[in-house]
Amino acid sequence: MEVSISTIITYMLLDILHYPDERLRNAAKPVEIFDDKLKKIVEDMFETMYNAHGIGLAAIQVGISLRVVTMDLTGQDKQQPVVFVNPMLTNISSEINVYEEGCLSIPGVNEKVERPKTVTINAQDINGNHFAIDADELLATCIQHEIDHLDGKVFIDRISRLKKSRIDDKIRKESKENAE
Ligand code: GNR
Ligand code: NI
Repeated sequence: MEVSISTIITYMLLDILHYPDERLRNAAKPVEIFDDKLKKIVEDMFETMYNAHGIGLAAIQVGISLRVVTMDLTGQDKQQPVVFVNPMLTNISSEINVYEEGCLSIPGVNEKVERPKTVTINAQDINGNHFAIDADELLATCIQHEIDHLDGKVFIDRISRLKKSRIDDKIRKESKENAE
């Protein structure tokens, strides 16, 4: 097998922060400079996202306070990587959809979340060019989940207080057990 040097150099997995890490509560800063440093961050985020079998990743989840989201809704086979820089939602539908969500920052937790069914995403690509796309189904859910991260929110903030407090109790108990 041939392995090129560039493959070795660019391969870099980042650590994913886990809830209730306070760094997940910070709002991320808009990207203003579209340079090689940003491209490297995006590459490392894709490596990290694919490695963790996630369909989306917000930079804040790897401790980088920038409004950058990587996404690939296809699964692992034929990759379709998409980057959203400084994503914003317009045309948010009043119709609601329910999807069972999970999060790489809250492993082992899956809960149904209600969100607007369709949204228009306004964002920039890796070079800073603006684009807009209409989203429904999993794309609409996933981009809302990721923009929440950029605003310091996680999906269990959007479920009932009772369910959330049960999850908080479970996570507290597990981290206590792991510390022993
Ligand atoms: O991998 C992920 N799957 C997922 C499933 C349903 C709704 C949202 C998501 S995003 C999640 C990866 C993640 O934590 N992104 O922030
Ligand atoms: Ni998440």
